[in-house]
Amino acid sequence: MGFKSFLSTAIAAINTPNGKLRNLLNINVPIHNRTAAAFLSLNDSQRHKAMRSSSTTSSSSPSKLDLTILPSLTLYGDLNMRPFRNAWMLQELQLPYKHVPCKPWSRVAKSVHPLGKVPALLVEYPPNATKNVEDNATSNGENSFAVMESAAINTYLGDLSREHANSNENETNHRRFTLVPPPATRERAKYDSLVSFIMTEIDSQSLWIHRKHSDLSNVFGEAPVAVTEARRQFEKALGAMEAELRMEGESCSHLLPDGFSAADILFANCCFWAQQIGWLAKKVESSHQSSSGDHSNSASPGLQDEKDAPVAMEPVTLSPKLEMYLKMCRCRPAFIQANQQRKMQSETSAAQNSKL
Ligand SMILES: N[C@@H](CCC(=O)N[C@@H](CS)C(=O)NCC(=O)O)C(=O)O
Repeated sequence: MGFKSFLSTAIAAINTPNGKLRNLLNINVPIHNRTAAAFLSLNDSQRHKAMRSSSTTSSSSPSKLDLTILPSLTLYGDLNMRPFRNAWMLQELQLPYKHVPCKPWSRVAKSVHPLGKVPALLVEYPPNATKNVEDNATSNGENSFAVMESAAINTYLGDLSREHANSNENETNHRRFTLVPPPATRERAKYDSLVSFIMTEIDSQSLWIHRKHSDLSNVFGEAPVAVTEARRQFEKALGAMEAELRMEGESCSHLLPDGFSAADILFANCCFWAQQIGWLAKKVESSHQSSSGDHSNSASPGLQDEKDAPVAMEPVTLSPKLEMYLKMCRCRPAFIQANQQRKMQSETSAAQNSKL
């Protein structure tokens, strides 16, 4: 098949009204100006109809949002899983948000994510807050949209916070450092490199492979060879990330030169996940041992039941530098707040389950 004919076949697939591909590529969840609750009240067939009609009617021209307004933000997903990263970021930026706890593949998760995964972030602007750039007309159809992928959500939140502060004169000192460097800068290139590396080399290729083929093997099947390889991959990628940690004085380190960033949230969260599955040691094995680190936190993707899971290999040794870094992350007020929220969510769901 020639390139031109491949391209037209691909475009035809995307344009198919019922095409799954279109739904996957289109991150604008078709809720328009409905509230999330109203959207959830639709039955499956009504929701799919709405998704299709949104796909066919949404404008292809770019839209410009009124950045002086902060949209209403709703974070979907269980905070024992990847959504914790986003709750932590929201707390760091002091952005008001609603939280809808839900499990992957639940009806609620499927209403905001095409695969029913978590997290997803629903962003809702009031009517008339979106301008169509081409004709400068108000475009009400684009006032609500969903963002998926934990890393993309945090980058969006950092950008949103910066742009909002920049468009509000009286907020100049507030949220100036938004944990995500501005686009088209050397720092942003570094940030994007690190975030992609963490997501692909650590999250997807190592930790997630372990989770899929061990704890969730009843769904995804057993694959011991893949898990062993994933563990090796983790060790290599962790070494590369540790080399990126910059010391600031004796007690502080970050991934970016300007200080703590959303890349640290992602990396630290992956390290906590690795500690829970026994891939990364929880303490330094020497006289360097820290007595104050809180190792009881289980703020990582759905792993609170795996603390005692058998491990095939010895955990990777924790270096004093990495131990200090993780302790610094756990001591951040925003981490503590998000962790409290996670614990409250677990207590609430335990209480609800005990009533059933
Ligand atoms: N790359 C995605 C991964 C999302 C993901 O896989 N989340 C898990 C829970 S932490 C999930 O929903 N799993 C269900 C599935 O894989 O279908 C992200 O970072 O947001």
